[in-house]
Amino acid sequence: MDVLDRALKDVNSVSADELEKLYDYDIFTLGEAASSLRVPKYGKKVFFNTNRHINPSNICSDVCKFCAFSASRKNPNAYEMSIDEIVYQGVKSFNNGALELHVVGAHNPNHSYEWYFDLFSAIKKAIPKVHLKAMGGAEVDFLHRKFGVSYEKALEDLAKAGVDSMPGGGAEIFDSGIRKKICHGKVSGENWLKIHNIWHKMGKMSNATMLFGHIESRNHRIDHMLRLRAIQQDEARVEAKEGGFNAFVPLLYQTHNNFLNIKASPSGQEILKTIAIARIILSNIPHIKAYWASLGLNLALVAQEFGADDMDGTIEKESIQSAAGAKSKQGVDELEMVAQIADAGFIPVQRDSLYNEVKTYQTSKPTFKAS
Ligand code: V47
Repeated sequence: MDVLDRALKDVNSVSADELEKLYDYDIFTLGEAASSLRVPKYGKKVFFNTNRHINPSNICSDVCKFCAFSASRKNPNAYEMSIDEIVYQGVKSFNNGALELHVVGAHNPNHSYEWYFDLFSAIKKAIPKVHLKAMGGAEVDFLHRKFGVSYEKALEDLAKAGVDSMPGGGAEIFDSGIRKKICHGKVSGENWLKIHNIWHKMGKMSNATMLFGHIESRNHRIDHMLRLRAIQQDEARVEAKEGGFNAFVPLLYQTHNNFLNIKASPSGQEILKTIAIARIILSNIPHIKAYWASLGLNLALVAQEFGADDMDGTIEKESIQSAAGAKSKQGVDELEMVAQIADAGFIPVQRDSLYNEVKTYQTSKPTFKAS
């Protein structure tokens, strides 16, 4: 049996070196293989949510070389939003249909420990029904380093303040050699995994990202995926939303305004292969998100033929990818998202943050019209 067949049958029986050889297949073969896992679960459905990203501050005590959002070096426009302002923006978006607030900020040394919990409690008090997806593993590690609280205590406090799930940011590439070069001083790969694992054991869901297309090699990506696979909770818990990773989010590195000084992005083929391979290796993570803000809407839609089943959401105001050159600054309108998904031949399904279906759009014909 060849590597692809063996990986499809039982990923655990294939070594990391052999899994890297999946890249040697042509994209059509990989796309077909990834679809053989995607289609039985979701058919032609493509998921998206109505959400709002809020980044409370860009003042950061860490110095990740890939980051153009942080005001610590290249970006001269430092800002800090007040709790009132964040709640105001959240309520406005909720009233306009956002079901989720994705709240992720820089590691701002000016905030107290209590500030975070005051913020999340205030959001939940104002809009109890909103799903609060906030504070990735790197931010929890920052709280631990700055205030000396254990991961367990910080996570319990976050849950008490109303955080429903954790986003997948800060994972970057787990390999310590690569981390040293791109985000020295930030959470280690091992501790990122530990934090998410504790959260999962508390019965909570999170996502996991992978920043790719910079100085890492294919084998670092495979290693990253295998480490996620290894800590995923058992299927029954994940299916019941009682702890585990909901979605894997491969983030394409954006090249502008940062200190990595990498000019070239990976080819479309390399990106699609990475997504298809993720679908195969991470067969125990239910969703693969082709994050349109990082891939662009067009490639994110093509990725749906290569194992992805989700686009992320309407976002409203994107600040991290766009600071580094992506065209996603203003989010995307819900109707345009629906039209684009339908035009690509898929069934648009609005989901909530835990992937419960909210609304299925029955559009039998393409609705997109070029003007
Ligand atoms: O961790 C920073 C990345 C992430 C760049 O969980 C960059 O559903 C590309 O985590 N090029 C934050 N990426 C965003 C994030 C996220 C986004 C959408 C959905 C979810 C989810 C999570 O942004 C950081 C970092 O890896 N990032 N700089 C850059 N130049």
